Amino acid sequence: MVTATKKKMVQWDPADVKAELIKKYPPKVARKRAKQIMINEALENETPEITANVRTTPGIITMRGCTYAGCKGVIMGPTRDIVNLVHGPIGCSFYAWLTRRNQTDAGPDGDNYINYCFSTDMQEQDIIFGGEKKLAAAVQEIYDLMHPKSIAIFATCPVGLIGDDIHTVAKNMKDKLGDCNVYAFSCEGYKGVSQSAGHHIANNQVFRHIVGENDTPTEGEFKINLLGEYNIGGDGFEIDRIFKKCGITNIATFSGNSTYDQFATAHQADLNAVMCHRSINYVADMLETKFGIPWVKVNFIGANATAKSLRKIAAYFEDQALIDRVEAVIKEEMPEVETAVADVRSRTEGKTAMLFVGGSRAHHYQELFKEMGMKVISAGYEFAHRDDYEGRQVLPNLKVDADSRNIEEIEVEADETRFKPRKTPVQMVALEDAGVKFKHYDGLAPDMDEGTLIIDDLNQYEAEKLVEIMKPDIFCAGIKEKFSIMKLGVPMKQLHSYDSGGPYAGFQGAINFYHEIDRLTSSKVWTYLKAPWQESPELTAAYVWE
Ligand code: CFM
Repeated sequence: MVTATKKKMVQWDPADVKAELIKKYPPKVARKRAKQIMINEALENETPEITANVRTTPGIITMRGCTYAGCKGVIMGPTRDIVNLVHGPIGCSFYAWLTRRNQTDAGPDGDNYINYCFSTDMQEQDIIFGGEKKLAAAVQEIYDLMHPKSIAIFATCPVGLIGDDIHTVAKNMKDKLGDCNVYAFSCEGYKGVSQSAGHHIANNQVFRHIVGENDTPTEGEFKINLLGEYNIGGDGFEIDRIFKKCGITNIATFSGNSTYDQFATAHQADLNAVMCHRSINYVADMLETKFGIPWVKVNFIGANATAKSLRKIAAYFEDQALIDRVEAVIKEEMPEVETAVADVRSRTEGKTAMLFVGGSRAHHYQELFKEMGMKVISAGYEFAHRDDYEGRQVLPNLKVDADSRNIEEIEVEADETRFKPRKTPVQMVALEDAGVKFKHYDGLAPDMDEGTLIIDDLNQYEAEKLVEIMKPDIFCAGIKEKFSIMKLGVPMKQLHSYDSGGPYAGFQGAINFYHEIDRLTSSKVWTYLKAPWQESPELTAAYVWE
């Protein structure tokens, strides 16, 4: 019987844990999963190789989402004044309707369509006879009702299967309406192995149809775009607060609380700060090739990471007044953070965490846990690629397979009139030497301890096994995992939606996170629960209870 006393775990060997995770699989599946479960070690000048961005074996209950989720839900969903019209059965819209906590602020213009759910609501007869006319009628209806600047059309699985030409419908409607930019995304759910394919499809079309469409000069100095920040739980609001205080102008966020005009003027920025590398690195590269804007990796999750990212942006602009202002802001913000850390650390120090989230948070959130003195013993992504684990230096060696070949790579060239290098080659080299690395991301593995387990595309079965064996103090993932983990008697924090919490970015966000994790890991409620494995002598043998 587990009582309210402290528990102690028998130490595990990562190789044993790995063997246990794949023991029950048929040999072929076990071989495949073994390549996606990596024991982290420090090799000389490199990280061990992991298999990622491959199809999930049928029958395995993956944590992944679909390509449509990555395109409509993730990249385009957070925009506030573009009407997102889903061409498909109503279920596809319902499940993408306000289920991701990307927040918006209507701003002075008041345009905000985020609360609406737009769908062509395809029926059986549309599937049989085609849905193009219904789609054109829906675009017209939206225009008549709302007069938005722009309408984005998203394909769901049946649309690809029956072959509706959504791009021609979009073009015809754009020409007909005149003052409304209409474009479409071939982001059928089955298009790729995960939502990652949807990110790429969204990046391509945003770049092709919106970026650079508005040359009206933007105001402000030290202009940047913040790429890969989706304002979940208000993260983007906190980051914008800090930028404002520092005097940094954020032209466009891709795409938290963003507007059509932000995307359309994004080519006027002088630096791209990339937060979520996985979802938006394509836009960063294309903005550089076409307009000459360099990009740097940033991370605003974690107070120290926030300070470091601000310093990197200031260093790039090489302006002493900005550098001084950034230092003053950090100095002003940090005491409150330090007080909060000092308070929670007495309870969180030495506790363990597992993080299995999307394509960047399983890395970014390690900063916050480190600040709390907690250890991340296992982490992984649902759909990241090898470069997100091992660093971008592996990019030339990535295998192109049948699935990745399915996703369009668009050819981008320097814009004849608007390409302008922001720095001279000499300046770029000097900045690199001073630590401002361009087009650079080291990935998750180098930041994790030796002997930790890095697992790609973790599934329901393995998640439960991992928790049973390693018994973390907290498990972080999404809604699909939440209740099965809690039933094992382990606190669970959603790092996609933040449950009902947030923001967790920036300085104020870090304080919120410390308190939340302290609350969850210090709560006594779990000691009153009896987890199912505690009934089983075989599983109980893995633990020693004091
Ligand atoms: Fe980037 Fe995201 Fe993520 Fe992502 Fe996502 Fe998300 Fe995520 Mo959920 S864009 S990869 S597709 S940081 S919705 S805001 S939390 S899986 S780790």
